[in-house]
Amino acid sequence: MLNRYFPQIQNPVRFEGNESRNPLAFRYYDKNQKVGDKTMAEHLRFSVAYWHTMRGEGADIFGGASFQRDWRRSSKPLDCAKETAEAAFELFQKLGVEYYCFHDRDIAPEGDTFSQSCDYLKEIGALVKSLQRETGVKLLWGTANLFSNPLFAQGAGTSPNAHVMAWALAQVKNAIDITKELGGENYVFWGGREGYETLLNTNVKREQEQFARFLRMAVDYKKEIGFTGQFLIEPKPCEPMKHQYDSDAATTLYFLKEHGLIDHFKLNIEANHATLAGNSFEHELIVASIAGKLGSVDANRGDSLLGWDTDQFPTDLYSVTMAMMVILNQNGLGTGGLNFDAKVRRSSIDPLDLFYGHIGGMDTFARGLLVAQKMIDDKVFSGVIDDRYSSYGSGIGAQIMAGKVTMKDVEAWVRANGAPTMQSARQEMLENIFNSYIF
Ligand code: XLS
Ligand code: CA
Ligand code: CA
Repeated sequence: MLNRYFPQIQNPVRFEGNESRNPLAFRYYDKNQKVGDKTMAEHLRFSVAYWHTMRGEGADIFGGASFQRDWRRSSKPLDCAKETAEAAFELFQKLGVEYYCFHDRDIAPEGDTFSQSCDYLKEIGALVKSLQRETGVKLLWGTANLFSNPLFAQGAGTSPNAHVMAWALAQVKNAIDITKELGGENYVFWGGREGYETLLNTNVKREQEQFARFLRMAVDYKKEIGFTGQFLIEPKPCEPMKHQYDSDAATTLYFLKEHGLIDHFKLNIEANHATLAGNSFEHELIVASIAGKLGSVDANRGDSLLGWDTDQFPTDLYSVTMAMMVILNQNGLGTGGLNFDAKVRRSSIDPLDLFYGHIGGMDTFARGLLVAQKMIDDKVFSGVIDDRYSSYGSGIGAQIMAGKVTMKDVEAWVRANGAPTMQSARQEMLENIFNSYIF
């Protein structure tokens, strides 16, 4: 086992049960425990985000790096990338997660030229591949960083400059190549700077057409090289741009339909992006799920008092349990997983904090899974929901929904049948029941 960067973690983090007070043990996540017909590991498919966990420095707009990170000491970018990869796989293994995710520029540095960047990616890609083999950790998804390079300041696929769009396409080609080479199960498109600030300089229709073209070329390339991973789009309403084209699940689904791309993509729903869009996490999940398009999840949370993408580790059992209900009701995430797109706070400077963050997130989802499965098994809400719509099962309700009556017929029926008898929706009672399963 790799054991250089996190010597305080002697063993893989163990499951010790609910009574344990060991902060470096799981109290709920027992990866082989069966829940319904799958193990916890099969349900949850946890993944670590390379960018926050391995590359994050704790910087914010008021100050630079604060974290202590032995693997980021070398001044030579390639050596630094290699040490980071070794530290990453040590962390994955010790945490007992089976997946990780990266942007091309997370694992390998940007070179002086486009070609040099591609060479670096290949070189570090080979190292990462051997580490995957050594540890058994797999790639949930890869993606391209189309937002850090100043070239992308005005967008990548939606840039007004065709040379920049070409650059972005070439970069995505290489990112798909490395994802395929590493056996990635999905590939993500997050519209980093695909959006706009002002109509005074922007042709929105044109930019959306460019974005559709950009995605279409990726779809064609996927087919050409026989990459079988799932393509995912990750909605986000703002930050970095004021208006992002993929602002939430419904907007993204409409965009994909409008441009004939719907069959080639699913959605990667991030909790903090949902709340930034003014939606709840579970709302975004259900919108994606009922369209058959919930492909994967970026598991994190925001802060209700801060209006930006704080990417905190998920610890809110209420919200996580709701999320797990949606996921279980669609029978899992398929090739997707729960990727902790989350970072420790600027003041959490010790590498050990990375373990506390992930352990908390994993335990919260494990507990959420148990509670959600129990509520589903007990049919706590499904009966209530079925009952709530039962008036559509027969009579006028069934006739309306089957298209068997006209507005005139309905008017005659209403005149003959008087006013409806109303029933309580029982929200408070149901919330109490929900709480009784959580506590
Ligand atoms: C940023 C996004 C990003 C995507 C991958 O807000 O969450 O990290 O998940 O590009
Ligand atoms: Ca994300
Ligand atoms: Ca985010």
